[in-house]
Amino acid sequence: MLTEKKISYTGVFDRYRSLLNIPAHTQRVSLLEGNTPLIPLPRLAAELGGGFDLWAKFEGMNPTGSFKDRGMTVAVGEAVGRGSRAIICASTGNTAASAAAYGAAAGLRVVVLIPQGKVAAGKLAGAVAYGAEVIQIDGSFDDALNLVVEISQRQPILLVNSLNPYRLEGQKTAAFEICDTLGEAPDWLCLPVGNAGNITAYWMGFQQYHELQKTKLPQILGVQAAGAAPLVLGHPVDYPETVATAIRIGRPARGEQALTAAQESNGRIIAVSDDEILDMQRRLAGNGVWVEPASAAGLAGLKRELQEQRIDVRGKRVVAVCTGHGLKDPEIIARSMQPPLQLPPTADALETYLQKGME
Ligand code: AN7
Repeated sequence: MLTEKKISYTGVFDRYRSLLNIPAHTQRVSLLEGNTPLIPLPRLAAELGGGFDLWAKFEGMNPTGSFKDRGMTVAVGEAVGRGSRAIICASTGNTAASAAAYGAAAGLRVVVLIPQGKVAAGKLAGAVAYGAEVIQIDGSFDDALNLVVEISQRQPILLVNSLNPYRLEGQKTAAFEICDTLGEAPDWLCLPVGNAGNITAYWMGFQQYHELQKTKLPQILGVQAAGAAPLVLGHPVDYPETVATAIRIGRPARGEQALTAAQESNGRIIAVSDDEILDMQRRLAGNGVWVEPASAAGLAGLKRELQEQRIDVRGKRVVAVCTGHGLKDPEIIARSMQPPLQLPPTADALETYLQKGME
C-alpha cells in the first residue's frame, strides 16, 4: 500500500510568506521555485587569486531556468487574488518565459512584448511553449516597457514587470535563502544588473533579515555590460548593445534604487566588456556551472575588481548570483566556441585522436 510521503519543500510563497509584504488576497501559484543550490567554487576562487570562499547562487535551477520565477509566483498569485484575468510584460526573455509559465499555471491570458531578434532561443521557445501570446516589436526592451506600462493603465491587464512591487517581494527570498544556508550574509554579493529589480530586491531582503535576525549586510557589486551601462555612465543609453541580451537595457526602471543599494551597502556598480562576460561564462562552465552570458557578469565584475586591486576579499565570503541557465542561450556557445570535431566512425580514428591528447 502506498503511504503518502510528506512533501518537504513547496516553494518560496509557503516558506517565507510571513516575511512578504503582500495583500491578504494573494493566492499561492507555485511551481516549487526557489530553494536553489549555493554551489561552492573553490577552483574558480583559486583562479581568481584565492584566499577567499566563493559560491554561486545558481538561479538557473528555478522551474523556468531563471530567478524571475521567485518574483512571478508572488506577482501572479497577487494578480489572481485581485481577480485579474490577464497579465502583460516587456522582456528581454526570462521574464516572458516566467510570466508565461506562472500565467499558464493560474489559467490567465499572458501577453509578452519582446525586442525583435534580441531574445535568446531558449527564452522565446519557453514563452511559446507555455502558451503566451508573444509579440515582437521593432524596438528595444525599453520601448517595449513603455508600451506595456501605458497599456496596463488603459486596459484591464496587469503589469508583471518588476515595477510591480510584488515581483520584488518574491525575489528578495533569494537573500533569505543565502543567509539561511551560510548562517549570515556573505561579505560581498556580486550580480548582473539590467532593469535593476533584482539588486533592489536583494538589498531589501538582506536588510529585512538583518533587522530580524542580525544576519549582517553584504557589500553589493552590481555589474552591467559596457554597451548597456546607464548606471555607470550616469545617463540613459538609447541603443544598448551587448552579447548578454538579458541585460540589454538602457533605461532601468529601478535604476535609482539600484544606485541606493550599491551606495548604502558600501558597494558599487561597474561595467565589464562582452569579452570579459564570455570569458567568465567559459570559466564557470569549466567548473561545472553553465550559465547564460548575463549571469556571468557578476563574477566577471569581481574578477576585474580583484585584478585592479579595488577590492580585498582575503578571508572573506563571496556569493555570485548566477541568474539564468546556460541552456537559455545555446546559440552563443555555437558562436563563441569551437564546433565539435568530426571523425570517421572507426576505433582507429578515435585512437589516433586520443593519443594526440596524451603526448
Ligand atoms: C539572466 O527578462 O529584464 O536587473 O525582461 O534575465 O532585475 O533586470 C531580465 C533580466 C540578470 C537582470 N540576469 O536583472 C527580462 C529581464 C538575467 C536576466 C537580469 C536579467 P534585473
